[in-house]
Amino acid sequence: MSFPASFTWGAASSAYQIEGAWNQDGRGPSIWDTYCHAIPTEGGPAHTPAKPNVFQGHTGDVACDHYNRYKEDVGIMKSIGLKAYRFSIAWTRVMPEGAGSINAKGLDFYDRLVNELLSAGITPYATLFHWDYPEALFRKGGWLNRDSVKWFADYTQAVADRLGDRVKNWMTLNEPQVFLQFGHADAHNAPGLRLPTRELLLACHHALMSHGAGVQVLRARGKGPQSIGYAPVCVTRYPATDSAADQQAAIEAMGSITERNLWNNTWYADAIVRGHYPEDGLKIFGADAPKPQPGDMDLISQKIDFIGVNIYEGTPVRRGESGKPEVVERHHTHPTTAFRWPVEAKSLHWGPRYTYERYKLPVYITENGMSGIDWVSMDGKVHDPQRIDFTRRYLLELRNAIRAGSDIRGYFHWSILDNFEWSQGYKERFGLIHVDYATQKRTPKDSAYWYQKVIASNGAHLDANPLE
Ligand code: IFM
Repeated sequence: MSFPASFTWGAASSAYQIEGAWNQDGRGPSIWDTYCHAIPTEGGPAHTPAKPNVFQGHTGDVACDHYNRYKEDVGIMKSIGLKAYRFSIAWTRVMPEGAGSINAKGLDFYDRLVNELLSAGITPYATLFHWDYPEALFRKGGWLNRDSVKWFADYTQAVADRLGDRVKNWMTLNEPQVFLQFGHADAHNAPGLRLPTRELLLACHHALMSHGAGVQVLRARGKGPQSIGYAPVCVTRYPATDSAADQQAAIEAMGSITERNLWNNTWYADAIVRGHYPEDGLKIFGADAPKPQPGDMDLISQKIDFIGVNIYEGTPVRRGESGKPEVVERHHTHPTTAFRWPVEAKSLHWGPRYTYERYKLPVYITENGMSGIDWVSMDGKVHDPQRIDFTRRYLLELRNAIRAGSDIRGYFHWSILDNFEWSQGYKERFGLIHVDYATQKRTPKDSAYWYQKVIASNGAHLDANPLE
């Protein structure tokens, strides 16, 4: 058995990372505009150079200028044979102040994009929130404000009313672990906060309620059946050996909360799918855990149709002598990507498999890929054999998860284009398509041509050695 006949082969992006046009056609500012534009101040000891929030002060102001070049980009997607494209909608294009008046020109853009995709035979998968929270709403408390649930519902309604006749596949939130933990607790991402645990968990509670409210609105306003999910990080642990004990240890590790932070799976997924926060999390967070009001958990646990998993790497674990799962240290020469993330193909077997087996919902790989040191060679091409090898290894492991019985519906490579990698700016290149940021010239990398063959053969090409 290989990939199911209806398997969805796609690639992904997000609004702030590719669109640019940050103040075009009435778009309002998001927290990422503010974060990138912040003037560096000298904070440390004397003579410490001022440090911008983002690598070398990069911003998403122009990014890949996809807002103005979307036709060219969809044309390239078509030439690769993509079946589906996952993109996100910029909340502040639709509602510049985050709430209240709707900016028709902003919605027009997504309308044009969706039509372009459909006429290219590419199915749109839209994400409502990929981190670019409206600055105006942040100033009203952002996710800490219980009104954020209504703000999100109203924004969703504006989007659903405009696109819900043609977009049938939706994700509410992208990687809540990252925008909450990194953005609101570790100050690595916008808005750069260091909230105490109690407030962090409250922000998370409101984000989860917003997810639920978004699901309700999409069901009510979309035309015809909608397939709705969300796209969290899948914090992946995989068994260090094939032993049943290590397999069980990996499953346990993925399904438990052992630290007082939001870097886990179950705080989100148990609430969404099972309707309650997990016991071990409640215990560890103690008095800091949110106190749901009547109806909150029902709202959070609206029925969804799939779970997305964003997986780049994983950690090997074994059953320790204490009986608990124990991390197995990697050798210091273990292969890494340009970003120095470990290459861990087994994560694409165990992450989706664990998710399916625990929640019994169809799974999509909503992101997977790697950053590489890619440039245009003297022959005018971009040779990225490591991305091909990486993706092939990971997809072969994904196939093993399918063979083990997991209901996995699709794979979205991150990313379609090189783009703005948040606090790393343009330093990391994740694209199947190389972008020369000085000229905006697009060059499909070797991996794009290879992926084209994988798609055309529904995965059979994975069995061919790409170096032969
Ligand atoms: O670029 C990001 C994306 O926005 C969210 N998931 C991880 C990617 C690579 O870091």
